[in-house]
Amino acid sequence: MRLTLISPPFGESGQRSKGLPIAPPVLEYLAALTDQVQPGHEMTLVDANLRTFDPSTSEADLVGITVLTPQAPWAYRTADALRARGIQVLLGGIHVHALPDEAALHADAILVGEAETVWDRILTDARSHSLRPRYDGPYAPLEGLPHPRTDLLPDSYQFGSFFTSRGCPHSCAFCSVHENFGRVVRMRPIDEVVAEVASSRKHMFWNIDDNVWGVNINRSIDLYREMAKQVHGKWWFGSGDLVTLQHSRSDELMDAARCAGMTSAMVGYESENPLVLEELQATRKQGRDRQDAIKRIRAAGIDVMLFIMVGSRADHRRDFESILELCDRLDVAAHPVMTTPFPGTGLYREYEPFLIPGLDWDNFDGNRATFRHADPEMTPETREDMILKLRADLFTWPRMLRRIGQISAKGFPMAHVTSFMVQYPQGRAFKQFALEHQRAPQPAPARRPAEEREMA
Ligand code: B12
Repeated sequence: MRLTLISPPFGESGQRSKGLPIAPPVLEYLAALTDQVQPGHEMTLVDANLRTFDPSTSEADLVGITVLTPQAPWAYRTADALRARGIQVLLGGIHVHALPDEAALHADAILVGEAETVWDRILTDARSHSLRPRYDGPYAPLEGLPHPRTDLLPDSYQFGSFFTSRGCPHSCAFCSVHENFGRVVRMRPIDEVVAEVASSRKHMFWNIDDNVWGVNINRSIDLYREMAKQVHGKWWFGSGDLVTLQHSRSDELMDAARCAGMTSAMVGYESENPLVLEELQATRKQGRDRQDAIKRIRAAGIDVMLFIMVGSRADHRRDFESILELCDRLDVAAHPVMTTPFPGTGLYREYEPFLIPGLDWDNFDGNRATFRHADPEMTPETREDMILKLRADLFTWPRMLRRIGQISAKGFPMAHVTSFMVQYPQGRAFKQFALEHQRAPQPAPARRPAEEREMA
């Protein structure tokens, strides 16, 4: 069977993310899973950020599309066009899990949940053109997973990816992970992770776990020590919480992580404002002294990037401004995103009454204001302008270089190199988005008429 697996572009045009340095992990993983459960299919992987996918020329028997919320409009349009030509379409991924009935309108079949336990069945049904409308994939055991196929997409991505676990013990209101994968975190066997990273032809990786060290610190130390023994000349970055850095074994953890090749930690700092942290239910993962935790990561020779949410209904102008001051004080970079209520999350349920009517899902991309604010001064335009300004101020050359200079020599040179490799494309992508945003017709057509109707 001819199988095409697609990751849609981010943003309707897809141009914006052309420079993404990482292949969509799910494509390489699903290709490997296909080989594992039913070898012999002819596979094509499409990262639609990288190349245009034209549904009118596809010759696939089955097209599988993975869908994050901002990708849904493109995915649905493409699925409709493929189905009009008689090509079977399967939709899967987080957005499908959150809104299965919506996705089902555009697919021959949807997969709600994980692929591992139902992929064999789906492929068999697709081969005989007898797909069921819906497949439910329960949480899969994580033993014996295949290694991603890195030979099917172009070789232009700087980073490979690997995961060692699924799920997250925290339950932040804005996050889809605990809703989608559960709060009981499943772990892959250490020897399997180590073998995968060691045998990969990639040298730099994103560890895409939701919490690389905060689930079980003892297991993380064991994993890192094993990696340090068996994996050489490979480096990686990943997300971790700050509360774990306040554990009695945290210095051991940091040293083990660095020796295992960790160069940079993305930490969910979320906000300087305690009220916002509370609203987002992100207080517990911070611990008592999170700024000290950040300094200790840096002192261990691992760079830090703060993940920040701005523009929630509890946020004010000051909360945007305080982020730049914080980053200058600590000499760390930050990745600010607009607080976005993704369907299926607690935040969505809370913010639903305030959503701006008429917005399609591509607006839910972490750049745009998608709901009305309690403070009339915090209009959607004001919030969008403020995030653009914050991002521009954060990624100036002097600031990027100063941050790199502040990483402890223990991490030299790879923590310094990775810091540049993460900061530079991020600053460039933000700049490019700001340019497009300025060029876009103002006011955005989808929002204003609806707002005006509302206010009338
Ligand atoms: C890697 C990653 C990225 C990468 C690559 C994503 C990609 N598809 O190319 C990048 C950096 C590009 C990215 C970007 C964003 N991401 Co992201 N990302 C992740 C991360 C960390 C891992 C996803 C992953 O690859 N997992 C590994 C693969 C193997 O697993 P999987 O995708 O879950 O797939 C499994 C099943 O879901 C299923 N499946 C999924 N799709 C399909 C399709 C088919 C056909 C089949 C059969 C099965 C199937 O099978 C797989 C095996 O079981 C997740 C966190 C997470 N834990 O999921 C967030 C996550 C997916 N991202 C998220 C978000 C919000 C974003 C952004 C919007 C960030 C933002 N600014 O706010 C942007 C989008 C940018 C934009 N401009 O629009 C949210 C999704 C929320 C939502 N409702 O869509 C997540 C869940 C994070 C979170 N904490 O909530 N992201």
